[in-house]
Amino acid sequence: MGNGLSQFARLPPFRPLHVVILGLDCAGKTTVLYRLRFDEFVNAVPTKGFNTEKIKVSLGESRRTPSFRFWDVGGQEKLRPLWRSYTRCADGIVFVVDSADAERIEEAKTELHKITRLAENQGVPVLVVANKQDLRNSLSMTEMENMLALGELGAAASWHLQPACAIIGEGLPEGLGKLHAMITERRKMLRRQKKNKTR
Ligand code: G3D
Ligand code: MG
Repeated sequence: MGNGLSQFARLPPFRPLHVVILGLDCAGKTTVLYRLRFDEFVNAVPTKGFNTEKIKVSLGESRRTPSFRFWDVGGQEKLRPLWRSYTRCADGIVFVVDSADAERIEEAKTELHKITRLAENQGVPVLVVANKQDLRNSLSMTEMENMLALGELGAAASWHLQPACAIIGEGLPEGLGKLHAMITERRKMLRRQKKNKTR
């Protein structure tokens, strides 16, 4: 299962989860990050490199507040080749899509599939954030699922599609709760695989 096993074996249990926020430029990645960090809307300037924050996140209805280290990486075309270096040790990927930008959904799909198909990202859980659901022309979840071809992400990768509005934070705790559950599940599976190997 890709890089997961050896990497997992070295992890101290208190290490914050390493989560990379990706997506096309203007999808709302930095808005997601600062909503989570400051619990308020911060009008971000286009990201030239990356932003990073360590944040304790309240997970929806759960009382747990696990620590995440988020990496928000610039989404402009010329910056996308850098994504790979950020996902190398990722526990999870948050892929933000502008639900109201039907013209660029195909481009978003291509980038999503490109990054998740990399050998080292096999099996890394993906939270797809269908952002900007407050806009009247936003696509439905069924349309997003089909247009992003989420069913083709592969049997190894667990994913969840979360409707959201990053400017008010709607959907983010629920989505991160799902991502956290998928990461925990994968860790258990890797632990089982390691045990079986050493038997
Ligand atoms: P990026 O980091 O993915 O490039 P940003 O995207 O976070 O910089 O956001 C790009 C624009 O989308 C910003 O508007 C931001 O306010 C807006 N945006 C982010 N999330 C939402 C949302 O949920 N709903 C709506 N309606 N807009 C959102 P500007 O005007 O600054 O370009
Ligand atoms: Mg940005």
